[in-house]
Amino acid sequence: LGRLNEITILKLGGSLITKKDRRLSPDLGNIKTVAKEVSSALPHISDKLFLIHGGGSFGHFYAKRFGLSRKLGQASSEAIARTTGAMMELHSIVLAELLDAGVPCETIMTSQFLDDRDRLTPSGKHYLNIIWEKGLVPISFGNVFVSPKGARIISGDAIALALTSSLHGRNTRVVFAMDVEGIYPDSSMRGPIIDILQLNHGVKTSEGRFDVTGGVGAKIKVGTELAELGAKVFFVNGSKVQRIRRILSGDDSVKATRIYPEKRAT
Ligand code: IP8
Repeated sequence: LGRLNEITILKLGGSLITKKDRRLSPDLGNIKTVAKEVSSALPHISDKLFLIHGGGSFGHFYAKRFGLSRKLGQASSEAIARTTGAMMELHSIVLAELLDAGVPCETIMTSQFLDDRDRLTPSGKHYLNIIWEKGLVPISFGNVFVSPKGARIISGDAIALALTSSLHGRNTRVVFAMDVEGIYPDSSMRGPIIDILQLNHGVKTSEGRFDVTGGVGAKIKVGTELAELGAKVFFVNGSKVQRIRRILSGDDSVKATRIYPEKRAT
């Protein structure tokens, strides 16, 4: 019965589902692979599943062009509309592939379930439960958050954090699907990946141990925050067949970088 409360969050990174160096270009091959993986895992998932995707060369292209960032700032109506529009475009491509693969997704926009401090709203929680009860798989994506004071980017990672902290962190598995094997110990991105990133020894001593600039640092940070909330966190290559499927099905032995919460009874 306890497992009924369990939640698995799968974030499809922008680098996995888009060609990052070519503006507005999806990586259809990877999207199709992921869709098949999720579909084949579905019968084995007893958890509630929540899908998220990032912006890659869609959202980030316009965010960069118009200077939108994670910090609330002034933004023109064009900036907001174009960035959201690009995300909707990418989303419809991802959604179509998931639906074709047999994953009954229901889109939920960030504005439908998060408040201005990136927390799950009561109505959002209620709506999510209805989606799950109906046997649907909620899917959301990084987007623009618009408020009277301006606009900011809300990343897919922030959505994962909001869900984990508002729902049952202890029973959450968060899977980051990327286009690389996992997290590497240094910026050469060669050799073996880190297998288990120790919660207390990772980020705090990271200056010496890890390359914490840019993407890798941000990933370690969000992964650590999630594990501190009680979630089991995985960073896995989503372009390789079987990996997402196995992790979603509860197999923890897949090649991936993991961050485990402390004192989790397994
Ligand atoms: O790729 C950002 O989501 P992320 C979405 O998860 C936008 O950081 C609008 C750039």
